[in-house]
Amino acid sequence: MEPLEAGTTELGYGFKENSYTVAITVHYGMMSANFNRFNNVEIKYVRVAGGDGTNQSGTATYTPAIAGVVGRHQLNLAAGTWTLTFSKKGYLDFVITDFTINDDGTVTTQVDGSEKATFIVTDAGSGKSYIDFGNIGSANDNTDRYVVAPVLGDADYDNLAVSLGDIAQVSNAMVAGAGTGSIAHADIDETLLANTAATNAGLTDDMSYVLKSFGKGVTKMRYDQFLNSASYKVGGTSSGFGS
Ligand SMILES: [Ca+2]
Ligand SMILES: [Ca+2]
Repeated sequence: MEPLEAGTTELGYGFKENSYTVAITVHYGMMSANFNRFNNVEIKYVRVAGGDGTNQSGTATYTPAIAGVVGRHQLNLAAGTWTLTFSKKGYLDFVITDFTINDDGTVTTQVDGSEKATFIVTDAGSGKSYIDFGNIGSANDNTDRYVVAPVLGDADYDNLAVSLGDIAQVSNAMVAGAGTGSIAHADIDETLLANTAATNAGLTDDMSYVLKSFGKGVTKMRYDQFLNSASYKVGGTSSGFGS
């Protein structure tokens, strides 16, 4: 029998952090419920602190499958502090920083950590629990709900500002002989059916959104500011959407 030789044995370890499902309500301005060719929305998520020290980031893409102009999107996020960026063609980016999920699934509602709250609700149908982002009421309804509401008017799709380039984008699509692609691009509220986009008759509304939002830039705020902004509150006594 051969003597045993010294060697090295590699042991594999896997650590997996708990993650929480976060349901987020996004309001898409004037997007019509009548047509079904909506551009995707992207939600970028970057963990800037907390957890096991592992950087986590990613992008979730959704096509709003909605009634009306509200989308409900879900992310799976581990404990930690996150920056979330909501992007959609035709809209300026909407950025929320300092969204902190604690190890116990509560979320921090004051940036200094002095206040935490349980926004966990259980879906009656599936029985699954999730964090209801922006719902500071106890009920799973639109009472005291804060919604992400990106500004509509970014016709050149830079996501950063509404400026002269956005006016030019729609203007060029409004002139006689404009191409189908140009017209569809300028239809930022997505009210033209794809097969009728060769007409520019429907672009007056889009120009009005550009002019209304002219001069605006990216919306960026901390999560605690978001939860205290009447502009983004629905239900209760307020119904503003910030744009
Ligand atoms: Ca722009
Ligand atoms: Ca339109």
